[in-house]
Amino acid sequence: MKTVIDRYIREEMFPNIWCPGCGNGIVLGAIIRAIDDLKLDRDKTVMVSGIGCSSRITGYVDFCTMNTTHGRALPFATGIKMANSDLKVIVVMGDGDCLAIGGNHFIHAARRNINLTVIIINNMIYGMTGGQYSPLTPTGKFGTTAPYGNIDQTFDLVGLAIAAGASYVARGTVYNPRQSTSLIKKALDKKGFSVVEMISTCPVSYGKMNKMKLPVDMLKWVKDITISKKVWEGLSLDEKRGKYAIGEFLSKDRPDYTELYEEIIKKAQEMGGNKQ
Ligand SMILES: Cc1ncc(C[n+]2csc(CCOP(=O)(O)OP(=O)(O)O)c2C)c(N)n1
Ligand code: SF4
Ligand SMILES: [Mg+2]
Repeated sequence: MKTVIDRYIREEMFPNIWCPGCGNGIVLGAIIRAIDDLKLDRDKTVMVSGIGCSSRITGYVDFCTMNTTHGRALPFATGIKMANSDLKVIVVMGDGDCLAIGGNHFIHAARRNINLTVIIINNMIYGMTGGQYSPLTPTGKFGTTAPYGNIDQTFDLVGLAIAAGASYVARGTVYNPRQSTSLIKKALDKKGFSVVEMISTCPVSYGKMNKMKLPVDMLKWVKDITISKKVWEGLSLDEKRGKYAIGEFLSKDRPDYTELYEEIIKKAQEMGGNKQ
């Protein structure tokens, strides 16, 4: 019997490239379940990704897909949405993809509030290239480029997305796939720039550098470092250190860029090209 997942994948692309125990498959499952629950029209659903292990996701799903260049998934997705605002455009990026090379695109897409859903698979490392630290690698943790511990302060992706102007912001984890499906559903349903950070596991590039060689060790770690938003709010600063709140952080209504753009085109047509 075919499962929900089977109905949406490109079987001919399997086996996938992901290492055993990688969290990417769990995120893929959560996205597909959310799309299936919402009964999105597959021919009007577009998935765009950059480059990285996480970005391989677009190769495995049977939607209209685009695997673009490292850090640039959002400009491609913006172009697609501006050309045809009827399409449901979903962007999947890695933490390095989204916040290192692609950081500028991310804050400006949020500022404009373009009607896209962005899912960032945060495994806290450059997985594909062998474990260099990223802007989301926790301070003090190890990477191949931080053999004595990372001294950088990390971005709070949730805080950044809210400050930059997103309409919907949530954080889930691969340890909580059901909750994550529900957060992704809400993000897909929201008009404007919606963001779901998915804390994920990379036992190979992150785990091996940080004393978590087994996939299950990494999953337990994700469980230990994450706390529901409700409990989080009652914690002291000391108790919050090194931990991540999960749940929904923002859902607000604000004009979406594609609508504003359509209005401006109409205005220009009505004025016959004569500016005020
Ligand atoms: C312009 C450019 N710079 C660098 C690279 C090399 N590169 C490929 S994937 C990657 C990082 C991937 O990390 P992340 O985005 O976190 O995705 P993950 O593999 O962890 O899912 C880098 C630096 C590239 N492909 N293109
Ligand atoms: S290197 Fe890490 S992120 Fe990439 S496929 Fe392997 S476990 Fe997953
Ligand atoms: Mg990564």
